[in-house]
Amino acid sequence: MLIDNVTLVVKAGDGGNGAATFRRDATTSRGGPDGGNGGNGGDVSFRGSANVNDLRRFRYKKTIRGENGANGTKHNGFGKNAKHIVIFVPLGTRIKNLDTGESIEIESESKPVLIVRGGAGGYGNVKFKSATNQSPKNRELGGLGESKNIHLELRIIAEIGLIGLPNAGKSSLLAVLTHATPAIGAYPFTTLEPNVGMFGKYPIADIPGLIEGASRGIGLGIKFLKHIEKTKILVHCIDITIDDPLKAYETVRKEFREYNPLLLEKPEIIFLNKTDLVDENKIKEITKLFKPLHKKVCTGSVHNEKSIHALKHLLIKLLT
Ligand SMILES: Nc1nc2c(ncn2[C@@H]2O[C@H](COP(=O)(O)OP(=O)(O)O)[C@@H](O)[C@H]2O)c(=O)[nH]1
Ligand SMILES: [Mg+2]
Repeated sequence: MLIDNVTLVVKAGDGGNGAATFRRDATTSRGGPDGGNGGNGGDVSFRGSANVNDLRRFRYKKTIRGENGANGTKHNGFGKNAKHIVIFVPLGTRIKNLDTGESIEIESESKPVLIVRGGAGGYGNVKFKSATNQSPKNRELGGLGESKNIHLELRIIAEIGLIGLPNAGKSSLLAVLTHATPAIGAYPFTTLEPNVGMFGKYPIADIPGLIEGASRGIGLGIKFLKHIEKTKILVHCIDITIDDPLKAYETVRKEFREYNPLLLEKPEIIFLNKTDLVDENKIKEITKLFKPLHKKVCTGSVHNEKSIHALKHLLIKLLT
């Protein structure tokens, strides 16, 4: 299951409390103040990583909590500052502060983005000693760490999206292009959530079959179109054995047009699949039907290594 958006509470660590203690040893029954300061609470930052592809680590973990600073102790002991926490998220993660509506995007691996700041440690009573008050009992409590309600959303779920009507062969294609083992079957909705595999260093997603009316929220709905929005290049997979492959293509494109016409402009390869089931003439005839579209058209079969190799080659050319 692809987790591409989550809501979280992020809470930085609280500062440690200052101590209110007095020196006491064999010679002094009531010495001066010796309470140390509390340590600072830990910040929580997010940082992009190309090794993280989705938000699954947050699926059950809905609160991220920074470490608290340690309390100050006697003998002027300073509480330890807490370690800061850095959480790795996929590049292209949009972080929205649900309280203010502000959002930022994680675009690079190099710079962590501070989400919540830890509370400052409180002063111990040593700090409050003065000419007029030699034995202050007051000390400061640690400051509270910041807390924010945030929403994380992946803007890009994969570089490449495999799209097409149910049964076109998308899941089979994902399997031969990657080492993923998606569910394959002659059922329209074998795949309900996008399956993401790796094509070299590029994530590639098998996006569940579009059905007519998806743009109007019919059937399995608009979610698929949302996923397609989050890919850069499309491989439009079409079963060459069906009655009207061109109509199958148009059916999907019509949903794009109605949902978000920008989808129509994504770079696309049309892959006419299952050529192993038809003869040479049929392949020629169908390919001809797609000519007027002036698109990159590839024919082949998941059972034909040579054709898959050609498709891979075309993809690499588009990606680099
Ligand atoms: N003969 C043949 N069958 C294929 C090919 N590609 C997929 N299939 C079969 O077509 C059916 C649907 O494939 P699947 O990958 O689940 O399609 P999806 O719904 O688009 O994900 C399965 O029974 C596959 O085994 C192909 O190139 N040749
Ligand atoms: Mg499938």
